[in-house]
This record gives sequence, structure tokens and C-alpha cells, in this order.
Amino acid sequence: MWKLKFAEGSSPWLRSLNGHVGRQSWEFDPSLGSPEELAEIEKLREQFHSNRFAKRHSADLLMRLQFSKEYHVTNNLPQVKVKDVEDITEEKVDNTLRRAISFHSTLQAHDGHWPGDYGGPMFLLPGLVITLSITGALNAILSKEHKREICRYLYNHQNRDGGWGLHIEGPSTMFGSVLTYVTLRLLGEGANEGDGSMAKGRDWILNHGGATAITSWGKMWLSVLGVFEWSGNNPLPPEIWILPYILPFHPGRMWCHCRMVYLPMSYLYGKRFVGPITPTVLSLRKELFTVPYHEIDWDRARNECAKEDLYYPHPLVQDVLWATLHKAVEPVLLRWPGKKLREKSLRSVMEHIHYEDENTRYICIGPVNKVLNMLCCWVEDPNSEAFKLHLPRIHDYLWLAEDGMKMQGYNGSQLWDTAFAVQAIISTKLVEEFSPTLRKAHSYIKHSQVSDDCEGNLDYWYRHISKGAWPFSTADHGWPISDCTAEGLKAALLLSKLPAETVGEQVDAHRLFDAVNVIFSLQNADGGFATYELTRSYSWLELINPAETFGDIVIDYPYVECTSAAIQALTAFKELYPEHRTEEVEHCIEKSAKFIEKIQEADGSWYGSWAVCYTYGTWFGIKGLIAAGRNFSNSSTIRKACEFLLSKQLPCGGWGESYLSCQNKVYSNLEGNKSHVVNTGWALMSLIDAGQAERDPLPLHRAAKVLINSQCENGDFPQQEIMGVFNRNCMITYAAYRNIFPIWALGEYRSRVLLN
Ligand code: LAN
Repeated sequence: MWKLKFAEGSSPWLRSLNGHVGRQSWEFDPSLGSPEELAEIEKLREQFHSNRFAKRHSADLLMRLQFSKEYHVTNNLPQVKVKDVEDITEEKVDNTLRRAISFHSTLQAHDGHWPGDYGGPMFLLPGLVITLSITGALNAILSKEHKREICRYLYNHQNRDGGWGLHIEGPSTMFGSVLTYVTLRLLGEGANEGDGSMAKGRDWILNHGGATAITSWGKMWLSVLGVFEWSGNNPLPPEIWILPYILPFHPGRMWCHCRMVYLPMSYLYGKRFVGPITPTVLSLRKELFTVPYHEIDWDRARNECAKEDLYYPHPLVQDVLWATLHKAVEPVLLRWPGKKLREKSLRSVMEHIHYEDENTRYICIGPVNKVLNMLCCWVEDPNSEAFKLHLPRIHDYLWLAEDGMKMQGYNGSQLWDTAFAVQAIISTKLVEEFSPTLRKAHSYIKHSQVSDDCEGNLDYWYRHISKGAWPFSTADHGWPISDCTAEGLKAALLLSKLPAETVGEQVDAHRLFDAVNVIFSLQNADGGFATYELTRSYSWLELINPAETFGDIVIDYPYVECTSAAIQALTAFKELYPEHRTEEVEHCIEKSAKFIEKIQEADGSWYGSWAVCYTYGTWFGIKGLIAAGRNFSNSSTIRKACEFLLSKQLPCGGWGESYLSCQNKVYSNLEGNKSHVVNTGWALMSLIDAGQAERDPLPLHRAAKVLINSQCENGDFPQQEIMGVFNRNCMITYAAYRNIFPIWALGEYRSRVLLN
């Protein structure tokens, strides 16, 4: 049976700063599992499979099953439902909250964090499987049980039309379909296996133009594998890294995720690296294209892209730029003396790859550069230590659920979920009752703060300071993020106000000061906060974004979420430490508030970039401005925002926003005008913050009713549609949101609406 392990790492090739706190890995142990347990798991899998087109999002049931064997919900409160809003009583809300927090507490790992599924994107496993196949490590890293679960996942998420999407809920794309098909083949599936699934997948690909129409990232992966020619790729010259930093398009100025992905890609491109040509590779050359491989017009293929994949079409300047580089510059760099420059650039690129690996303990900033860096280390030296250090960290990215095994969008969302869970539980004021949960969470927060900057001269490595920041996942990952620092700080400050006997010793003041320092350092001149770093270049750089499927990736833009979180953290800080850097705190808050006011949409909402979408953005918009001292009577911004939210409340009383909002930048309800507990939670909290209770509490009661009535018998909440997003177009799972936000919103509702 599979078992999820926490805070463990037995391989001698694993390094950790803090004894692996926060690490999650699934291990298969054939000796575990009674026949009943195995049958139960099988049943969950079958249920997912037979319902897969109606409910495409798994509900993290294997993890829940494991926890249900280890812990039991201690209170036996009966489930409550309310018939109408008059029926809502303090007792019923309390009861719902107690059951919800008791349940959520059973999902906490012993190191204090909440583990969970962080899957969703469909383009991540292919990179891993291609890399493992090329390096010959496939069988060493993925057991036959792993392979079975990965295939299960890939088949489960095949669309009815035979293709695969960019993410689990998306329509079929060439990127998703070709890469998934290739992955299944590399895992040993025959071209006609899977009850016709493979054939259907291939049909989708061929009917939509064949693999030459895959996006640029797909072209890169196929070229590395030997199923595409490098001449069919637009150039990614590594020389860009040795240009002077003052150029606005220097990669050191780009968004770290973009920079870190194009870094190893430029290495592979610069070398024109191709893995071993195996019989499967040769066969794929026949399976994926509409014309024989040797007849493909590779120059034309460079700019081909299926319309299903085209979210960000190349502007004309790009086509001119790539053509010039491809036809005039590359030929020079591939021959002496240009070759000397290429070699120098490749050395410099490799140096940056090693730096990233070392400074993340081989986790890397994300799943894409993780496997690309690993491949580059192998290409540089197949026997290198670096490659060996990469291997065990693969398991940090794999997650198992009833839909199979997936690769996650990060090595988890540990700190993020823990910081939110702490704030949610404290909002309910049931602190004493859940003291063990809070104490453990507190310990996680303390152990995950980043204690030092990265090594060496930060400017040389294009790195921002990290000391005092909180990461999104674990301290070993270590990349600092503005809003994770702010949410971590908010949680730490809230906990510091509670008795140490209840929640444990508070974080030392100097570490809080370090966090505040990080926040200051991340404010842009316009007052806004981006994600990991300052905004280092101009938005026109998006013109050279070559990734057809993703929008807004080239620079680190300022966001309402990050800016609001900074305000909230600083106002909470100021209350407890009014003497510390007082003027800077005030100044930073005011500038941030002005920024948030400036970026409000005409309809009163804010566009949220990291979850769906206007309900999320507006939650941050309102919360940040309220923290900065704005309110309904003194701010038309707040008034407009309330109007916006009220106008989107559904007849049932909830809110339900579709991922289409993110792509199309137009508020869209979920299909069938269904409500969603997470959107409802955000909207309810926003309205409470904006003082709706004093004006007309009815919309609040109606929303609370939806949340109360959505609770499941065991205290859990249902997993509904996918709620996370990145780069406008790709969705990502936040498995703990369905628990956290109903708790938090009902907590606020109880103390600020009912008891007021
Ligand atoms: C994340 C996850 C965390 C997220 C928040 C902290 C929630 C957000 O408020 C700021 C942005 C951030 C840090 C974020 C950025 C984009 C990420 C890293 C991700 C959504 C997780 C996965 C995604 C990453 C880009 C996926 C890899 C794919 C590429 C296109 C490189």
C-alpha cells in the first residue's frame, strides 16, 4: 500500500537545513494494507474513474483515508443544516466550526503543516518522464507501482475527444495531448493500448495538425527526446546571459520563474542536445506527424501552433526577431570563432544552474526547472554528484490521489496553507479547544522561516535577499516570496498574542524584524508588490514572451494579492511593535493602498492572478484597503467593490466563479450557476470586512447558510472546481482551500455578524 511520509529523508544524497520539516513523499510498501484497506482504496479509484468527466478534480481521498486510520475526530457533534436564514443560530455555527476544525486538525502532519495535493497542470509529468528516460534513470526512480499510478492519472484525465488539456479541467490542447501521449509511450504503453485510448489520443493529435503544431515548450521537449529537430525550434541563445545587465531584456531582469526555466532550456538549445535514439523514439517520429518525418518543413514548424493552444499569439516583432537570430546569428555561433562565445556562455549558464540547485537543496524553484536542471547536470556529466543529488528530490514533487500519481506545481504549498489555516482557526476564537493544532502549526511556521540570504554576491546571481522571508513551501526550497512572507508574518503575529501555554513560544522579535525588512525591500516605486523580487524591467518585454500558452510571464508584475498582504502584515506588526521603523511602516502602507486603489477595475473588482479570480482579487483588494484605514463611508473604492460583490451573489446565496474568468478577464459563473465554497468564503469575508453587517446583513446570512449546508458528514467540505491559477491560463489545485476558507469565513461571520 502507498503511504504518505512527512519530514523524512533517508537517502544519503538528500540535504536539509531543518531535518526535512515540511517534506512530503509517497512511498509504496508492499507489506502494508489489509485486504479491506486495499479494497477501500480500489473503490475510491473506481468511483473517480467512472465519474471522471463530471468531476474532473480529485478530492485528495487517499491522503484523507490514511489520516482517518491514524487519527479520529474527537467530538461527535451531529451534522447541522439550516433551512433558511432565520434558522442560523450561534449554536449551529459553532457546531459547524467545531466539526470543521476537528476534521481539518486530523489532516495535519506531525511537523505541523497541512499536506495536500498541489497538482493540476498536465505538462509537468512529461518533462520528468522524458528526462528520466534519456538519463536511463526511469526504472531506478519510478517503480512499477509508480508507473501504474502515473498511467492511471494520465488516462483518467484524457478528455472525451481523445486529447489532453493544459490542466485537468481544460479542453484538449496539442501541448497536453502530444506530451501526455509521449509520456505514456515512454512508460511502456503500446501505441494501441489502453482500450483504444492511445489510438484516440493519436487521432486527436493528427486531426489537429500533428506535433509540428505543438507550443514552443513542447517543441523543446520533443527535440531533446529526438522526436523533433532543433531546427524546428526558435532560438534560445545562451549568450543572452552574458550580455550587460543594463539591457532591459537581460534575463536577470525577468520574472524568476521565466528566467529559471529558460536558463536550462538555453543550455540544451545551445548544445543542440539530443538523447539516445531508441526504437520508441523512432516509432514516435512515425506516430505523431501528418507527413513522414524526413519531409517535415522544420523552418515552417518553428512558428506553427495549434489554435487550441494559442493563448498568447506571437506578435510580429517576435517572428522577425526569431527569424533573424535563427538565420543570421545562430550559424555564426555554431562555427569558429563564434563557437568560442557559445562555449563561454554555456559555461556561464551551467554555473547558474548549479547555483540554483545548491541554493534550493536540489528542489529547485519549480517543477519545470527541476527536471531541466537535472537533465543539464547529466548532460554535463552523467556521473556527476549534482545529478545524484537531484534524483531523490523528484519524490518531493510527486503526489498520489484517487485519480493516480501526478507531478505537482511546486514541492507543495505547506507554508501557505499553514499560515492561512492558523488565521482561519484563530478567527473562530476556539483557540483553547484547538491548542494542539495551533501549537504544531506555530512550530511549522517557526521552522520554515528562511534564516539566511543565498550564498555569495547576490547581484551576481540576480538574487534578492531572503533572510527573514517565508517561502511558499519549505525552508529547504527557500525562495522568498512577498505575500508568503506577509502571510507568515501575519500568522506569527496572531500567534504571538496568544498565551505561550496554548500555542507555544512566540517567534523572536528580531526574526519578525527581518521579515518586515524583507517586505520593505520588495516594494516597487509605484507602491505595488510583485511575487519574489522587485519588478526589474518593463511590461513591453511581454512582446518577446515566446510561450504561446502562458500570459504575463516575462517580468515580475505587481499584484493586488501581494500588495494587500504586505499592508495587512505591516498593520498587524505596527500594532504590536509601534516603535520599530515607524515612519517606513506608515509610508509603505499608504503607498501600497494608493497602488491598490489605482488598479481597481472599472466595475469595482480586482483581478486576482493566483486563484479564481475576481472574488479572490476583490477579497485582497478590500482587505488591504480596510487594513490601511479605508472604510465604506470614507472610500468610494470600497463602496464600488461591495456593489460588485453583491451583484455577483447567486440566487442560492453563494458565489461560484469559473476559471474562465482568469483567461478571459471577464467575470464568469461556474457552469449551471453553481456556488463554490471557496469563492463564497472569500466574498463573505470581504463583505464582512467592508461593514456589510451594519447596512444589510441578509446577504451575509444567505452566504453563511450555503457554507453551513455544504459541510459533509465527517466535517470536511466538498472538493469542487479547481481554484488556483497561474500565468492567466493554467489552473492548479489548492486541496486545503475547501477546508480553510469555509472555516475562516464562518469564523468571521460568527464573531462579527452573529455576536455583534
Ligand atoms: C505559485 C504558487 C504560489 C503563488 C502565490 C504565493 C500564491 C502567489 O500569491 C504569488 C505567486 C506564487 C508564488 C506562484 C507563482 C507561479 C507558480 C510558481 C505557482 C502558481 C506554483 C506553480 C507556478 C509555476 C510558474 C509553475 C511552473 C510553470 C511555469 C510556467 C514555469
